[in-house]
Amino acid sequence: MDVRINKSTLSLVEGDITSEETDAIVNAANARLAGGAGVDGAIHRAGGPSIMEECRKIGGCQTGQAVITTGGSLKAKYVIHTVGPVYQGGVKGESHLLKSAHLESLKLASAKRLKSIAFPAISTGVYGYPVNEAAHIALKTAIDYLNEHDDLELVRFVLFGRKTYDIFTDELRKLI
Ligand code: AR6
Repeated sequence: MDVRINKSTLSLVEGDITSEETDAIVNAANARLAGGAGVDGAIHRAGGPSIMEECRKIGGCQTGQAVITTGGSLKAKYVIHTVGPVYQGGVKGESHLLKSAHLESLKLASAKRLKSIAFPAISTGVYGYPVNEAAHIALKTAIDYLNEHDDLELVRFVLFGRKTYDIFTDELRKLI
């Protein structure tokens, strides 16, 4: 599903983010940038060891913040590593932190003059965020950003599996 937001395209696809050809893909990392399971493991496997070498030099990333490395052997030129919150019932500032993770990633893409960026469904796997709530926050943050900035041509969400894709689609329909 593709929609036009201001001068940009907001796109939802089902798939594996490691094959994306956007300028940057976003990694759902942990605060130590130590690698792990889920999309983090898949990105490091597909991108090769240079990404982890750069992560080690950076040292870490606080929850809600974002850092950038090159994309190693991925098609994407860069990986933006952000850290979403662990879901703890929704009463520990998780929504603010999840919004911040998306916003800081978008700002970093703009600062690097990138034109396209692809996000996974941050925090919805190991970190346990309910997908519908996470989808609402992720999409609203992207829509608000694109309404205020003209530089990014494409913001894509690459959803792993039909169920997550369908939930993101439902949330997007409610927001536009
Ligand atoms: N492409 C796109 N999405 C994917 C892929 C893929 N190749 N693989 C998994 N997903 P998760 P989190 C989806 O657990 O919840 C790691 O250990 C997955 O189905 O990857 O933010 C890190 O090191 C889910 O919808 O990230 C951290 O410690 C979404 O990506 C922790 O997990 C996010 O699931 C971060 O947990």
